[in-house]
Amino acid sequence: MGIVSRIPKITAEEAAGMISHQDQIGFSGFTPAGAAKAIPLAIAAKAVREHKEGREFRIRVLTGASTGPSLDGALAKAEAVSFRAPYQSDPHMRKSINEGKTEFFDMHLSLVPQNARYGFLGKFNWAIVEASDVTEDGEIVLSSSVGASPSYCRMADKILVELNRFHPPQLRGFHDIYEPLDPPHRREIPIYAPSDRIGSHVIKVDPRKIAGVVETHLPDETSSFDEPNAITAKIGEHVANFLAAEIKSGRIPSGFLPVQSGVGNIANAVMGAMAEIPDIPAFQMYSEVIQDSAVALLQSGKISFASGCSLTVAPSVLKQVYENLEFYRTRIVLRPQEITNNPEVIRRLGIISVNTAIEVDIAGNVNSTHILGKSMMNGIGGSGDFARNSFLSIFTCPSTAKDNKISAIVPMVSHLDHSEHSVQVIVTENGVADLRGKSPKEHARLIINNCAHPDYREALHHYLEMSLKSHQPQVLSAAFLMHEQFAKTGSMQYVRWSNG
Ligand code: 0RQ
Repeated sequence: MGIVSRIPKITAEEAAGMISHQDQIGFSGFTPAGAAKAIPLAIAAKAVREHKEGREFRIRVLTGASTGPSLDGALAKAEAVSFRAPYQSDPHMRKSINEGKTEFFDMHLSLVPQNARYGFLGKFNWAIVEASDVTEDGEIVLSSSVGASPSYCRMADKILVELNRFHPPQLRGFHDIYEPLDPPHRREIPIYAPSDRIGSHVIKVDPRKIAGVVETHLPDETSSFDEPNAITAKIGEHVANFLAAEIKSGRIPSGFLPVQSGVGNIANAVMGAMAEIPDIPAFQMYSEVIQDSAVALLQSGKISFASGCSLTVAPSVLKQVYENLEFYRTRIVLRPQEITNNPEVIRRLGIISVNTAIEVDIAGNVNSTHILGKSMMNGIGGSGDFARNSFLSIFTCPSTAKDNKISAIVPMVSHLDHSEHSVQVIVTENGVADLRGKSPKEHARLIINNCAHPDYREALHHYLEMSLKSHQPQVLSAAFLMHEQFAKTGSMQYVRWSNG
């Protein structure tokens, strides 16, 4: 560690004191892993004070992806965020967005760093990044995620560093920091295997840009996962069996292909099921988020290497990684989101992607972001980066939500994130719909028969019958009847189409 007087050591309150109303800040954090914590908390406290004194104080917040309660939660509670991008999952931030208090721009995560560099996101006054080390000549060693921090540090007028002693400085070497040149000078990204390293261990900045370093000792604010329940376990089992059958058929090479898996309980259950099945050999991950399940599988040898953008694990698991750094150093690499989620690399490596849907329609279109077409859940995240470019694009979801009152399989999605052209396989607890090489009507039959909940199959078949005369089986006047009925009665069950 080498802070010298050239880079001032300051308190979080002093750092917050430098932030002005309407500043745009690029924060570190891709999930709560590696998110700045002490400075955003202090900014939130400053916002509360400013508001009490009748002054306006709201900032524009960009991050890698979601963050934790000290960033999104505290700032949203303090009504301190006028604009948010590109992804969030905090209940207070979600509420602020859905109540119209915060403008939210939902983005493919791979695009965030380059759009920042292209100037599409406006001027960055500040980058506020968590680090495990920082040197007097401006080398910043990041902590448990990379996110968009390299480009935020490049673009921001000034940088504030949270030097978090929870993360050991020996993390130097875990990160592979690489920013592609921008067009017209861009060349290929030379990653040919998940373990390839192409960049630097550190973000290198002009030390004069660092306005201060705030020392902290704070664990990541990650939440733990639920144990797989009957539904998530069944979904995991279906995905694992489907992939094993694909290997057997020869469509997936016998050595398997790198896997991307989304975040959350279903993703955790899918990874668990893939570990259990002997027909799937040890594999590599080329994903954005490395979750607890992946760390356990690295330990058991079922996963031989994991490339990701964040190590999103419980603090106890992170401690375990840090206590065995030399074991993990050769098995984990953390990269910027524009590289983990890069379409060129995803297509080249032949990634098998598994993401979660909120709702799926009978054509195979997927809504990953909006509840009943209107309320923002989290954002598209990296799901689009992977779904559109992967070797095999799988979407999973429980067939119903809210005690069976909502069918996740609907005639037409109430918001579109991934079109039928990017969706190849749908999996619910009821089964698998393999949509490859099939027509819209075949999609509809497979999705209704194999994936929809039995309580909704008859109604969905009825809808399909009304529309069989057209190439795309849709009846525009009835496409949202299930959603409308839910809004009126609180349940999609027993929907009756006009001729039924
Ligand atoms: O509501 O929170 O009130 O209980 O939506 O649903 O089943 O708990 O699923 O936590 O895995 O999240 C798609 C949101 C799934 C997530 C989504 C309700 C349901 C529950 C959450 P409650 P579950 P999960 C990698 C890739 C997009 C980004 C992405 C996501 C809540 O996976 O954000 O994939 N994906 N990124 O009850 C009404 C429906 C519903 C519904 C579910 N049809 N109608 N409510 N719910 N289906 C990560 C990154 O990019 C960083």
